[in-house]
Amino acid sequence: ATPNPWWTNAVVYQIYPRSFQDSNGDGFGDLQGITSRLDYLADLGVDVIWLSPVYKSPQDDNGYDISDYQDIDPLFGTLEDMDELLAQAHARGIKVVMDLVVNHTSDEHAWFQASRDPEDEHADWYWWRPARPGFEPGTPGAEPNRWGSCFGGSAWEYDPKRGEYFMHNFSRKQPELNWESKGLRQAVYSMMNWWMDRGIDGFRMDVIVMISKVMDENGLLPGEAGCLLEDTPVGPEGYSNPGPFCTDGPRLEEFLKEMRAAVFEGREGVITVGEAPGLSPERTGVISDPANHELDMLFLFDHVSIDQEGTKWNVLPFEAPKLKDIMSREQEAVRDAGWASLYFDNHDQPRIVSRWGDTSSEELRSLSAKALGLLLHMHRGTPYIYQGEELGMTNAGFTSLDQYRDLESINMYHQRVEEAKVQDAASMLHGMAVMSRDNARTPMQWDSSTYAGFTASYAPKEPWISVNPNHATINAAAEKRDQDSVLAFYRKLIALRHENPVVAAGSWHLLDKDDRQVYAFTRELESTQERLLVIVNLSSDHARIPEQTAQLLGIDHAGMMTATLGAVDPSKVVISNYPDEDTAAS
Ligand code: TEU
Repeated sequence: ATPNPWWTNAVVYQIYPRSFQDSNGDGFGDLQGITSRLDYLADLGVDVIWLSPVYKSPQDDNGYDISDYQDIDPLFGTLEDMDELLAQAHARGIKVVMDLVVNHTSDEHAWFQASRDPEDEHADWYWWRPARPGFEPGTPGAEPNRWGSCFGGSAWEYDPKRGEYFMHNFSRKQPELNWESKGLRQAVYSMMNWWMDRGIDGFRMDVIVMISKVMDENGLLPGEAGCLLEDTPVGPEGYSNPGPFCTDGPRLEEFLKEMRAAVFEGREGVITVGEAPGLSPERTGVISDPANHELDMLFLFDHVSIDQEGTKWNVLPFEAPKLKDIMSREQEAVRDAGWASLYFDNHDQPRIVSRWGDTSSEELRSLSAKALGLLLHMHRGTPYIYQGEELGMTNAGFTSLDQYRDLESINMYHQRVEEAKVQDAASMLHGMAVMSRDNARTPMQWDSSTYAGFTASYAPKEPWISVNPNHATINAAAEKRDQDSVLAFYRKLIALRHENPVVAAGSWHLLDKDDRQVYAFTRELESTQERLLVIVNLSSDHARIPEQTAQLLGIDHAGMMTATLGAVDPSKVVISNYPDEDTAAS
C-alpha cells in the first residue's frame, strides 16, 4: 500500500495569535510573541502550528475579515516577523499552516470597494442583489430575502453607493465572495501561491464548504428577490438559516479540485484542512479521498453539536453515547479512504474540560482533561490541540455582557434577548458562559504573574480580554515542573502517536456503544501486529467496566475502574502484540 502521508501521524497545534503571547505590551498577542514560544511547542512535540489570521484586517471578527491577504496587520507585526517565524519554526522541524479565509473578505478590502461600482471588473466578485420589488431600497423588509446572518440580523446589507444589497453570512463587514466568478478564483489561487512560495506549509480553510451556493436555472439563489418571502421559511428570530443554500453547493468539489491543481499539485510536505460546518460525516469520505484531489481532511461539526438544541445557546447535558455515535460515523466515513481530523477545542468552541469534563475540583479537572485528551488522541486521524488545551485551561467564567468581546455572542444576545425576545437574559447569559467563543480566547496562561505571562505585569496596556483568575494555578510554568500535570500527559500522548504506528494507522473499533460512562475502543494494525485497547471513564464517579470491554480484557465485568474519569498515564499503555498476550488496558 502507498505509505501514509506525513500528516497522518502528525499533531497540529492551533495558535490564536491575538491571545497567545504579547511581546510589545499593547495587550494583544503578536508574531514575535509566537516566535519566542517555539521552544515550548518543540518541547511539547507538535509537528505543525496553525495560525488563526494575522493578515491586515479591521478586526471586526478578530481577523476573519481580511482587507489585504498579502500583508500582516500591524497588531501582529510585519511580513518580516512572519518570515522570521517561518524560519525559526522550520529550524525546529515545525511546519506552519495559515488560515485561508476566502469565503468572504472585509468590506474594507480593495476588491469590495471596487465591486461597489457595477461597471468595475470586480463588480461580480461579490453577491449583489436589488431590493425586493415594490420596496424602497434600504428600508426594513426590502432585503432580497429573509436569510439571517450567523452573527445576527439579516444576511443582506444595503450599499447606498451601488444601490443594491450584498450578502454576508457573518458580520456585515464580511461580504461574501462570489466564487462563480473565474476572475475571483484566479485571484485567490494567485494569493495562495504567493504564500506557499513564501514558505508556508499549507492552509486551514475557513468555511470552505460555503464557497459554492445553490443556484437556480436563472443563476438566482432560492428565495431571491421577486420570490415570495414565504419561500424561505423564517425562524422565531425573524430570519431563515441560509445554511442549506450556502453549504456543500453543487460546484464545491469542482472548485476544490481546481484549487488543488492551481496551488498544491507538485508541492511536497503540504497539508490542507477545510472547515466544514453543516457537512455530514459521510461527505468527508469523498472530499478527503486522495483519489479525488480535493482536501486532505475536514473539520466536521456534528460531534461539537451534541450538547446543543436548535441553537448553540440552548445547552443540553453531555451524553457519552451521543458522542460515540457521531465519532463512529466520522471514523466510519474514512475507514477505507480519506482521513479524519480530531478536535474538541478551537477558537470557536468552549473549552472541552469545562464543557464535557468536571472542574468541580482541581483533581477532577486534571483527570477530566487527561481523559478527554486520551480519548481524542487515541482515535484514528490527525489530532488538533488548541492553545491551552494541553494545560487543561477552562472556560472564562464570565457572568456579565460587558466581559464579552466576541461579536457573535454580543450580537446574538441583543437579537435573542432584546429584539426577538426568544430567550431571557439569564438563560442567554448561561448559554454564553457555557458556549461563547470567548471561552477559548482568554489569554494563554504561561505563569502565575498578573497577566499570566501573556503580557508583562508592567505592560502599559491591559490584555484585550480578561485573563482567567485560575491562571494562578493553571499555567505552563507550574505544569512543566509537575510530571503528573495535564501538560506532561499531553507530551506523552504525542510521543505515543509518534512511536507507535498503531495509534496513527490502526483500524478503529468501538466497544459497548450504549454505555453511558465508559468510552472504550480498540485499534489494530496488521502490519505491525499491534493492538491497543483504550478505556476511558467519562463520568465523575467510579464506573463498571462494560460487557464487551470486560470480555476483551478477559475479566469479570464486575471489575471496577478505580480512578474516576480514569485516564491512566499513557506511558503505562502497553501496545500488546497479539495473539498470545492479552490486550492491555489503557
Ligand atoms: O467559523 C465558521 C463557523 O461555522 C462559525 O460560525 C462557528 O461555527 C460559530 O462561530 C460557532 O457558533 C469560521 C471561523 O472559525 C470563525 O472564527 C469566523 O468567525 C467565521 O468562520 C467567519 O469567518
